[in-house]
Amino acid sequence: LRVLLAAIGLAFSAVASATVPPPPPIALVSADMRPHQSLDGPWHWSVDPYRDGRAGFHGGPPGPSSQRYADIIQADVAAKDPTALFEFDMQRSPTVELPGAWIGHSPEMRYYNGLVWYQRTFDFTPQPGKRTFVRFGAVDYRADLYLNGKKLISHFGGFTPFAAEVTQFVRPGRNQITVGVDSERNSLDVPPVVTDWENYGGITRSVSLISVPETFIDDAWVRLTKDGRIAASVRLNGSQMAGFPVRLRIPSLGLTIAGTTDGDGRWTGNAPVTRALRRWSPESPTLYDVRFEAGIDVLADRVGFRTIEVRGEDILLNGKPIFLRGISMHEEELGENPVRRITPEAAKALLGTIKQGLHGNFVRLAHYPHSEVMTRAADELGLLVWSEIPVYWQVQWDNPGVLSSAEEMLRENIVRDRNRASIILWSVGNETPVSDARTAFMRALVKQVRELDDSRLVTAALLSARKGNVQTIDDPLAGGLDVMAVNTYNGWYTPDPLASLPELEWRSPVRKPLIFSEFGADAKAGYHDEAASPHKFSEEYQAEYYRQTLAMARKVPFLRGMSPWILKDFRSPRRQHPVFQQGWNRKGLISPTGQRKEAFGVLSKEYQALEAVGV
Ligand code: GCB
Repeated sequence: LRVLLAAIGLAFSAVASATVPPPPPIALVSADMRPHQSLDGPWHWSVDPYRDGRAGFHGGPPGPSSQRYADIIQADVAAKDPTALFEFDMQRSPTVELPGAWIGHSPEMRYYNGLVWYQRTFDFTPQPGKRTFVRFGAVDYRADLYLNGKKLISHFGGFTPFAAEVTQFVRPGRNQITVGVDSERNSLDVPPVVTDWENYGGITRSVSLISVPETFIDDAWVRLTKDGRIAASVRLNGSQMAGFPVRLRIPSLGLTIAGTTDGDGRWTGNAPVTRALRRWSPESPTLYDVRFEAGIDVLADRVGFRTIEVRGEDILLNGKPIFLRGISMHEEELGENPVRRITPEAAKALLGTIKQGLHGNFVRLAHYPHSEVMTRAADELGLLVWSEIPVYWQVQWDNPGVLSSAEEMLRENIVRDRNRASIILWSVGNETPVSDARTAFMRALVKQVRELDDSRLVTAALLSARKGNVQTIDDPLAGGLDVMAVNTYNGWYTPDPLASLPELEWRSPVRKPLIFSEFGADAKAGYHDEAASPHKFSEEYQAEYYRQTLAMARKVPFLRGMSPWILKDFRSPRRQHPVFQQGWNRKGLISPTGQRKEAFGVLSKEYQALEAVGV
């Protein structure tokens, strides 16, 4: 049905675009920096495995005899109709602290996949002349949002923000907000149903109410261009779009770029870089306070300035060749029972381990856009970032509705994070087996990245083909990327003796920089095997796997970085070996609680040596 609707939508927008293009969805860029009323904290929750609250309990149209969870305020209904029957009662359901996935709500929720209702009240004081939005950092996977019984929007996709205007529906005093969160995905969704990570259904990122002037800055972007200018762009939302004065100010650089908007509320401007500008880099992650101003709306942000380019087989950061000393990471905090609650402290604990512990300068945020808390922490700590959308393994490549979903996520991700200097690579997918339909799909995503952001590089984690000892990157997508990346697991998923790995020779018909975006082996922290040929799952096997794979990597002439799999053991329902896995993928260099395995030291030593020679 969704695909049909998407197709109708596409047909309609094609007709509409001949006249007036539809307005872009609300972006509320850098919303986390705007003054807001937090709706984090206790929310009531109630499971709804048969989805009665959406469809109605007893059939028929909505009304006292067929209650939906969300479209009523029970007290109002009961006051009017004392005989009203409720088969649920949100206001008397238990509460949990949000954000956080429902896996942590109660032991029964461990394997729950389906619909859960959330509800809370809040007090609101309207400010004259202001518009108000409710914004969710992320809801996994589908969210149906209601305010005071009024359905506002549905959003699909578990990893990007969305907002809805509530100006007309929010009341002075007490309000009730309800969200139906459905974690079940089907074959038309992105990511597909089967992945190798925990689903973490629920409201996993912050919820806030944001009030802005009638005409406000919805999207704003500032960056350093390759020809050494500061370029800014702004898009307004409001009734007065044309001829609106806007400006960007960076007070500590004494820089102001000003102009007026066009008929669509858009403005772009640029100015040469002043000598005082200190460029952002992992060694010196300088951030500037910037202010976008449009009438009475002021949007503050903290932004770093750097350039990233490819020249031949080199990646240049601020004009200088760089080697990416990285590691991959899921969005999962340390601890035995993570609930995907990424606080600034949780983000800094993980990223700090990469920076200080591993001597890294790079993190691959796999396999979906991570919390904005994470990308802000990367900006502050000085870690280069690979950001990715969950086009993972197999999606329905020939379905235009699926492509639209992927494009929507990519747009939401790029618009949210375009001001983060740390992000240098947008990845359009992971391990997608080659076919004509898949390559056309992926090329459409690459094209979209280039339209939205000309200040970063495009990549994708590819597969390679092996013949004897020669491993070739023979993917037709490679030519359209800036940086090639491959995942390789010889010696773990193949029977190759570890000592033979350095004999593998890597070749590419395309002359571009290469990143090993994954390699790895499982080890249960604390399981040791001192035998001359240690067994898989031991710390010794994993450490030796790293030594030999690093020896292989050193011999690849066009390798410019790596992000082995993975920093921390992560929950994965498909990993059920009773002795070694217990529901966790154990390829982490640290255990769920942060205990370092032997291989951590092997990679750290390698990166320390690279750091010492200045790459
Ligand atoms: C991969 C996938 C990653 C898995 C990993 C593994 O190639 O990209 O999501 O978790 O292998 O452990 O098998």
